[in-house]
Amino acid sequence: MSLQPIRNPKELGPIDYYTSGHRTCAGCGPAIGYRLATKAAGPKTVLLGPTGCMYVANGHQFLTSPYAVPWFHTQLGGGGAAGIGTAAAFRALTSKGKRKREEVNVLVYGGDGGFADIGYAGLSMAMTYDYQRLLYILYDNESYANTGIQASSTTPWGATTTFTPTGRVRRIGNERMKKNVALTIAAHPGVRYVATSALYPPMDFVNKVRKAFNSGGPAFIQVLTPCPKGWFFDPKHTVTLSRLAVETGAWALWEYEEGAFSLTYKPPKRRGLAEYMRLQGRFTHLSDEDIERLDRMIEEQWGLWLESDRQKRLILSWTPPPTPL
Ligand SMILES: Cc1ncc(C[n+]2csc(CCOP(=O)(O)OP(=O)(O)O)c2C)c(N)n1
Ligand code: SF4
Repeated sequence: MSLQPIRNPKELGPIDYYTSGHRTCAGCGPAIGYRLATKAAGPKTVLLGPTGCMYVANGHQFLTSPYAVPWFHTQLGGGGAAGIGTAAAFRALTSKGKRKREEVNVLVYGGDGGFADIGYAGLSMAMTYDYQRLLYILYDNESYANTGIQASSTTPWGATTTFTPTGRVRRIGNERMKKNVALTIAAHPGVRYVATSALYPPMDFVNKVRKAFNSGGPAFIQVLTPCPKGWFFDPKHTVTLSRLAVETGAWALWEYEEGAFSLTYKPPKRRGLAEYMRLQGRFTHLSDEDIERLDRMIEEQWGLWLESDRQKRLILSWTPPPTPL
């Protein structure tokens, strides 16, 4: 049964499949993302989770669990293989007649540590198989939050983390540019559906999850999910920050369907990056000039995003990291 697009949130119904019983921080972006993704996927879903906040804060306490559908934990680097194994098991049991023929969604929800770094090889391998209704979602909180906010390869330039502290020797904090994992996954020939998303607008994420399951092949979504603990902001701003990431152009929303690229949101007038960055404590050491230079880089990148959207194919650029002033 295909998952129909949702136009009105009420169509999703009142039931949550990721619900109370977890211990994530107030305002946790990845937890809000989990709730949306599982609501979009519906009851015929099996969840898998590599180690990270979405395992530790959700899964191991006695007699409580937020999962209202089957869920199991995988080792931090094992999400890719575990997803394939689960989809393979459903296929084998069905073809042997041991399970009735019905569509079951396999949703692997892993962090950037789990999918951008240590588990990337397994994720990449999964994109070369033809299992259907298998979706990998990278919840990108731009750090290894669970073990104390270390830098990952998706941590943005300039952010303070415990591995990239700002100080007299290194004024900037993280000096690497953020890796665009979704773009690299789009380079896999067999992939049917790749998208980026955010917690705002929520229906964009919900419908991309449904589209991904319908796509008939391996699928991947990278969703930006602010983390109040690691980004240092008041928990009430989680959705505001998701919105600002999108409206400042810092985070582009796009999808890649069987080779065709399109933006799913174009800011009518891009907001200044300072609005997004000044709400977060991890960037307080950056000067106005640092932020203005990043803003100019985003402006240039947007030229390419818009051209890619116009031509329906990806046009890539190489962006050198800004040298600290
Ligand atoms: C092989 C291995 N190395 C290190 C760890 C310790 N560890 C557990 S969770 C975690 C952080 C995972 O980060 P991410 O995937 O970004 O998820 P988040 O914590 O941000 O939710 C680390 C390093 C581990 N479990 N296994
Ligand atoms: S540290 Fe961040 S990702 Fe982890 S539970 Fe708290 S808010 Fe969520």
